[in-house]
Amino acid sequence: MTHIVTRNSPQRAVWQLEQQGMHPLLARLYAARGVKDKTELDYELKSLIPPTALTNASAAAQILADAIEAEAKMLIIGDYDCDGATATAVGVRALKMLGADVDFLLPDRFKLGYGLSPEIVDVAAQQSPDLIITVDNGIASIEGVDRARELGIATLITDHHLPGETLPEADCIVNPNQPGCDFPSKCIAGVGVMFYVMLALRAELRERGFFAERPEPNFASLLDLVALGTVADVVKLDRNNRILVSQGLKRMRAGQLQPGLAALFKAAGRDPKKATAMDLGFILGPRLNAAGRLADMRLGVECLLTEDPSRALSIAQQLDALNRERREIESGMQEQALILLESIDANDAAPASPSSTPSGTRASSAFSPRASRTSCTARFSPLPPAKAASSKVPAARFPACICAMHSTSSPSAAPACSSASAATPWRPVLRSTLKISKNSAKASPRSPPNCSPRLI
Ligand SMILES: [Mn+2]
Repeated sequence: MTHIVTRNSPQRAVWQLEQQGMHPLLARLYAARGVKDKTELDYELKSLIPPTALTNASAAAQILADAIEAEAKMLIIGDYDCDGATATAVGVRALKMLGADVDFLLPDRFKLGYGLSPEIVDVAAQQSPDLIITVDNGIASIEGVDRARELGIATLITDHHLPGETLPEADCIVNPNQPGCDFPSKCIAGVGVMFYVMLALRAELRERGFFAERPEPNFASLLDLVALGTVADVVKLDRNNRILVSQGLKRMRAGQLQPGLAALFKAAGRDPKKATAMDLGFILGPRLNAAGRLADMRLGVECLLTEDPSRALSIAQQLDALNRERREIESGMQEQALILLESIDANDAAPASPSSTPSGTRASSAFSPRASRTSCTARFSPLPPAKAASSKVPAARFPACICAMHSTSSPSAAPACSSASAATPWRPVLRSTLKISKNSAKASPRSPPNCSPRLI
């Protein structure tokens, strides 16, 4: 049965919007959606919250700029959903545009689970990276970050999920939801966080004169990916997110989109010239997510990274087929669940008095909070306790001087650029910018997993 809910339109906001020349009906519609001022409807890029407002974005930019200048090897570790895949693609594309040595790795959800686990760090270590960058994950990866440190690999965490009581001891953490970060858009997606870090990096490189001899890349070309990840992650579309999505859609409609996205539109029989948020949420998003759920998200990321339209189309067609398979599995599961509900009803109905049972009781008994907690914990399955950080930290693989030059705490104490002193500069320099719980290494009970912002 259709249930119509009347939204409340705050009179003051309606009046304000009308005073600014808006049609009364539009004023009511916008006011009911929290818009208080006409300027909030300006979706120009210049209205974005600046990257400087995001805590540690500039510290991350310094690490990345140092790494690019030192020709260090970077490895992005993403997530296997659409937000994680687009964030990976944004990172790889942006860093490559800046001449970085970068690759990516995605955990196989069936073998390695979610996040920067010690197991995926061990897999990553086979590629000998100097710096691991997480996108859309990592804020809860205490053991994984410890493992990376044991192996002498620096870590930059970019994430948007809620942190637990203890943060990982990474070299840098960028997350609008970490304590002390005043970034106003708390609901920015993982891809948005990575996009912001890339904007901060470009600004840092600009300041260093990096673009004196090479063209400055236009990161607006990444906005189609940012828009897709933002909508597909079902984060709240606040003003900042609306700007990102609106700009991405504008570019898609103008035919400015990655070959992979163009191929996904084509495989689904849709026209990017008429792209809407519905296409991102219900056409492109599910096709990419199907790869992460049924196969391997590497296929999805490859689709987003390839410059070859025919390869993109071939992958998009595979993703389309996977999505059909996913839909069939889901409808089968739904049927099974309904049958199960019927049987639960038959068993449970006898003792309960039908007249005293509210209509929602059956569903809530089948999907009890206990059941959902279990699935939540399974996703963040307990990992083995962290080993005490080795006092003998292996040397970072790229020169010590690249971070020391940016020390804000004690520049005079920065070690000389030599292999003997190469073990220290990454952390002491960078940790000065972080807010890490003092007893984080000793905190044994894991904080409860935060599942709220993670809408799958
Ligand atoms: Mn996400």
